[in-house]
Amino acid sequence: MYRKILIAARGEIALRVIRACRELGIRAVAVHSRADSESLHVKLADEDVCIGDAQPAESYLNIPRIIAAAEITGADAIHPGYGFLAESATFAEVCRSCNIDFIGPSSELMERMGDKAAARTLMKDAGLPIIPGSEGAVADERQAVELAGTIGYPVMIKAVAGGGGRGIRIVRSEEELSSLLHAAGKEAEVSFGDAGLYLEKYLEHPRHIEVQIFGDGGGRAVHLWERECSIQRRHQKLIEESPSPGIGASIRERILEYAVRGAEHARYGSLGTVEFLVDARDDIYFLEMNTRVQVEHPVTEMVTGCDLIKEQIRLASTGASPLLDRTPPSRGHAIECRINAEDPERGFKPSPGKISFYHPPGGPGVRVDSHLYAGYVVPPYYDSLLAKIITWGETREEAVSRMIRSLEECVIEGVPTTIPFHLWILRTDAFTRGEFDTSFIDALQSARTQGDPTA
Ligand code: MV4
Repeated sequence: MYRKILIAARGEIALRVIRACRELGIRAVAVHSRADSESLHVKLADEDVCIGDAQPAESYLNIPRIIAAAEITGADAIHPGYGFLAESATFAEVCRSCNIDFIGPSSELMERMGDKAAARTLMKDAGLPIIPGSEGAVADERQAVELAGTIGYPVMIKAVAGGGGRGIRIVRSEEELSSLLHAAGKEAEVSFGDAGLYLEKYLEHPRHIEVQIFGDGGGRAVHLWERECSIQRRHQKLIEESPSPGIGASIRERILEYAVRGAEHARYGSLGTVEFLVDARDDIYFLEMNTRVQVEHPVTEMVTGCDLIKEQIRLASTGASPLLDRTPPSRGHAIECRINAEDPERGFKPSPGKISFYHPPGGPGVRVDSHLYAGYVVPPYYDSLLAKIITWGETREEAVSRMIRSLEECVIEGVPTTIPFHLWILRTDAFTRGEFDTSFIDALQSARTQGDPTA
């Protein structure tokens, strides 16, 4: 087993990885920017190294400084958490060239899945249903016009190097196509350094369901059930749950089977996620594969009773994990709410500042993953996630009522948070019934601004 792991992350996920290291008897090294000296991940680690200024490019995205910190401290491996370098094939490759294990899949696989058009092709070859669209990137405008005509409008333009909804455009008619292609290409070039674009048929009101997978890198993989992730705002997930309330047993079985088939075909070797869209006719389509640990992984931990991060580290270190033998049963229902330092009354404006008082919820079936403490100052340079509250219940109803109880119990003073917004969502009829898709938040917000008392 590894003796020492460097954690190239901050915030709650850095704490999450430190906790796994502790239980495995592995020493944990924290890295931090000058803005994060007082952060909890620094206080809880066995060792810590300051790697630069607050701007991510100077610290958490700075590959030479992170490698230097690993070499100075003698770390065997680096865990990237999520965000920052977690999906950088370049970083994984640099780790390998420096004889440091990158805890995640191979850099080749990350590169393949980072090209969203190549991932579509690979999953199509594995036999997964993909959304009708381009094979690879579109070559030029003429080809895009022809292809969009064949697919039928509306179509969606996506960046080959994108993912997670960044830089996407909906095109409703041929007249709009040219200008939207140019805008999307420019945006992709600026954001990702790659102007490559691909096209897909636009699905109007899909549900977003993802499957947690775990593979040995040799062509064997297991699923760890699905997560329903349709409750999003501007492509930021707000609430995730498992099992998905929107699908029956036969659709669930098919999604899970597709995910395993895709992971096995790709010879996936770590924890990962296969994302799907499910349309109103219950047709299933592969969307993308994520090669990192996801923010919402605790939902899966709550229904399976597994420690996914420990098993991910065990697999990377020893080449084996008991979790690969068979899928553990899923029991009960789990829900996660992401609490952000954002002001729902001011368009979700990020609201960093000093936490003057903090009282997390507790009691049966409640888990809180958070790096907060009273007196902590939330810096303005990074994402605004403050805490994840995850509740478990024997039934969805019990998990939801525990979540409402937990959100009411939670006190975070000093900065505005998204807690009131979560309570509002959880009390809607549609959420209670489990009848919602990816349009839910937009529809709810426009209903509220129009004064619909039932919204
Ligand atoms: C789509 C789509 C409809 N049709 N692709 C946005 C996030 C990114 N992962 C993919 N996204 C979408 N891709 C096709 N062909 C609708 C979305 C989408 C969405 C997806 C998941 C969750 C919320 C969403 C909100 C708006 C649009």
